[in-house]
Amino acid sequence: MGSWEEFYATHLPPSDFEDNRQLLKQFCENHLKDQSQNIVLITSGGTIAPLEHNTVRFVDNFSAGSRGSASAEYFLENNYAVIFLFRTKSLEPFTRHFSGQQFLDMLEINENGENSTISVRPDSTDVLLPILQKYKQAQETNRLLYVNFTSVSDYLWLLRAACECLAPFEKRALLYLAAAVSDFYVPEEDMPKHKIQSTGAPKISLELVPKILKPLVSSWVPQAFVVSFKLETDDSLLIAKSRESLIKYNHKLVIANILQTRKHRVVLVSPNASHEILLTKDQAHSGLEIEEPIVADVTRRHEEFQVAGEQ
Ligand code: 9Z3
Repeated sequence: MGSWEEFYATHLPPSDFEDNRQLLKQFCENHLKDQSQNIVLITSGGTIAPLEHNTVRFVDNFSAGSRGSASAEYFLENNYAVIFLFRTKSLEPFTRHFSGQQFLDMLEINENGENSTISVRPDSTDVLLPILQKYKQAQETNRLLYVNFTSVSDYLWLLRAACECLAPFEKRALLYLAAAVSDFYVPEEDMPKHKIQSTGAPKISLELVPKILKPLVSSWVPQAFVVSFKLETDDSLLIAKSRESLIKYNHKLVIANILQTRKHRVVLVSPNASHEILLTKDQAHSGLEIEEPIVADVTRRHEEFQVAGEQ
């Protein structure tokens, strides 16, 4: 595995990087002045590892962005300013509630020739109204910034840029790294320029993506409250792997989950304890999302961390 320094030295930033960096800078500067304003960077969705420079094919993963997009709404409810760093076309806060044709089904046409109008069906207003109100409130108070990525390289460039803007918040910054970032990729120098031809079975060799949590925790945002996520498919590895990660990177919390049960069970692993959040069937049926108690727990820990620092 190459070092993270080598990664940035050999991979160009995405073409819209400067624009996004300015947006991040502006958003953070606006909120930095208010000493009581906490801020969270949420990463969400999966990254792709392209196989060609002119990318036709790529390696992807399962992540839909449910965790990140739902959590963003709960952080806003907890009065955080939210940077939502997400995979293009993955789920986004607020719009996540209406997938596919569901949104169109909520509307009706009031036919009047050229003066026809559209309105929300009366039976859909109850659903749409509270979501729209929360969305508008986030927009009006300028507390939600969307920045998107596609490849693992885009993600790493944007993550570092976001950290540079978050560092001045010191303990008020929370990083909630829920994106499913590729562990393996084809380095740019090993990638063919054009589409791989199907004249023979290609031999594709993947390298390890550098572990970015290391510089992030120790140098980029050394005072922030950093929360990472650990995904496994084998339950017997989950807690040991999470502890290993805490020891290696020295951050505050790992939220551990298993692929198949991630929507109703997580374990919050800290250096000296672990705490399970488990939704009952009734809670899940009544519409409670696990991100609500996760965010409540994480914000409480972040609060305690800030207060402890003042003593
Ligand atoms: C997670 O574990 C997230 O909870 C999920 C959410 C990706 C499972 P969805 O987007 O899923 O709601 O469909 N994220 C982190 C996964 C990860 O790759 N973590 C790395 C690891 O486990 C460390 S940062 O090694």
